[in-house]
Amino acid sequence: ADPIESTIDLATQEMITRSHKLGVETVFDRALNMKQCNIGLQGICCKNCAMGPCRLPLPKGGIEGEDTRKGLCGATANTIAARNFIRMIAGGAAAHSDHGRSVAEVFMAAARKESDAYTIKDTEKLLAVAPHLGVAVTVEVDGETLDRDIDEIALEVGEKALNEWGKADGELLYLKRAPQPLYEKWEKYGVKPRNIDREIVEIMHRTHMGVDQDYKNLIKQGTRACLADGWGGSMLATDLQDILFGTPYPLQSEANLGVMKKDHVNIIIHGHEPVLSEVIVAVAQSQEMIDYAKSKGANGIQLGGICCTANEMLQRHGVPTAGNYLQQELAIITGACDAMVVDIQCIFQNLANVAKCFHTKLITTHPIARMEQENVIHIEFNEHYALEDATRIVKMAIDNFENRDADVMIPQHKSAQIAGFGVESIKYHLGGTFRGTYYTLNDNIINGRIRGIAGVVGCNNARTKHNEHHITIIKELIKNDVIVLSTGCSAITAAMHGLLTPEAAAVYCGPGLAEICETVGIPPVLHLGSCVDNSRILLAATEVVKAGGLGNDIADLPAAGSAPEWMSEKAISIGHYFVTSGVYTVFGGTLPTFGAPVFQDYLFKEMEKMYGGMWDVTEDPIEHAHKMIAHIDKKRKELGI
Ligand code: BF8
Repeated sequence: ADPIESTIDLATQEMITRSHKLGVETVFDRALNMKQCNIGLQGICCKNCAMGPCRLPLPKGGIEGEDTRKGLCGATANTIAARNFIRMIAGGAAAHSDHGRSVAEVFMAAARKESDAYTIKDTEKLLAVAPHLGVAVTVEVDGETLDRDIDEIALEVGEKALNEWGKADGELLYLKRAPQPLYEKWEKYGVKPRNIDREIVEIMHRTHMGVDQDYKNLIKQGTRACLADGWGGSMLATDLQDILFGTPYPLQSEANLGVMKKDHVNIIIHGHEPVLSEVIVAVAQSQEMIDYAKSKGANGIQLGGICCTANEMLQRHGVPTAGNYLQQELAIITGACDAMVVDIQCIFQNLANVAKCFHTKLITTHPIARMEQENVIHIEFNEHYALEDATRIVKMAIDNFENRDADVMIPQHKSAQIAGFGVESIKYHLGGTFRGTYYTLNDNIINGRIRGIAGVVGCNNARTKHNEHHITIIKELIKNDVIVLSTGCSAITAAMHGLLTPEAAAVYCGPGLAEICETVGIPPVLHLGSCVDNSRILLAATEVVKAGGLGNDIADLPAAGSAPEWMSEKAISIGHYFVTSGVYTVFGGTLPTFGAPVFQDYLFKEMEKMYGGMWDVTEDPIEHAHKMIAHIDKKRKELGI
């Protein structure tokens, strides 16, 4: 792979060059050597039974007249693409929601006081969340209203939350947090999720051979499942994590591989569930471990995060971000990674092959995510013995420091970042002093200083030049006075390229947005956390609606969503819950719908008539940003502002 062709990031370029010198293969090489299957890419390969795979390529020159393509059973391109699409939603919703379930289980252990590592930390958030789960925070005694015992509330919140995954009847409790008109749309179209697990299971049933054969009915189930993710599993993950570990508030940190230190024990934590990383952070920062590291010849312990674990540790503790998705192998190639600790999701199996070439201990920690390679160490993390497990992991990293080769090369590139935003802190920064709402933000949208709001989120993809589309799109948006809310690897990318600093406003923003950022002292791109924290964007949008003056539903807002370099099934679930919550959402690269034009049209056009939001896709990042801006302008016009 040509380093300069593969990425716009200097640290990544240096590490790709080093990987070639050392003869270590990375994803950047594999992306060149392995071609994609065009039929799969277009969403029209059905492999749900053994009469297939049935491949239905688009005729060269497109379809003229009736589309007669069909699989052995007669399944049309629309049916096949819709089945594949909602199976991706099932995968994504399952990943987010199962993460949420794990957090809920740890939450229960904390509420029952069974764990020495976890406690209920943020009682203010607990009290704010409880009513949404139908848990009372006060009690009437002899005609007097008294505060309920916090431990009692926590227990009930944990029980009610866990119930959301498998309750026998009713609907998801958090749906009512949405603006009323949106809730009514979900009711009208019959897509209110019943419980989280059921909607995912039903996708697997409906897409089994010979079940649902109507693309509209299939996508309806996709909608149910993705709403169970965004307004269910993900939102519960975010809420319970905040209660357990603290709600993020703005803080300062750094991003990129340059955060690693040659003279420190470097522990890179990669994955998603903060249940693991929280305890490792606590242990690694303890004096005992720092002294132990010093006794082994290091000057201290440097933690760094990759992927969404990076975001979780950053948002709550300011732990610097070592890199995004495509940099995971590169962190090891520095030769300075003494341990890479992984849990779930977005973890390359090739990490084990890379780790073999260095002294790095690669440690898997989750029972559902193990690796077959022999050099991988498995230390199963258990909430009841979390402190012991974390201590063992940190010690192993420290003990490994002396095994380093002399040849260490840490790229000297990193950027300052202000992160740690959330629904609560945006209210603090952009709210009205008296009204305690998003009034100031709305005011500035109405007066035009801020043209609109964009959510730019999601992955990197080795089929796209690393970071290029994220940065081009975000810069184009802020240049046009659109404030950006970001999560996931997109937020990491923005941080690496210096966009998460208040100073970026003067350099990159249009005059209106620059003025706001300067006055309030915020970056033009607000880091809202990990991918489950896209639920924060849903709730921030709801707060904007509540603050008034911009319509009465999310679909009325001058707002748009974007995933410039998406790759995961989680991204499809997120995209679809944004769309069906009323957000016009543009994806970069391709969508697995190209091969089924009628189904694609349904997503791109018909969805808007139902939910106010719709899908779109483009390969050109400037066009991508301007599609979003055009939608924002359309909404401004409809609002008469
Ligand atoms: O959940 S943005 S590459 S790390 S999938 Fe994965 Fe994509 Fe990164 Fe977080 Ni989200």
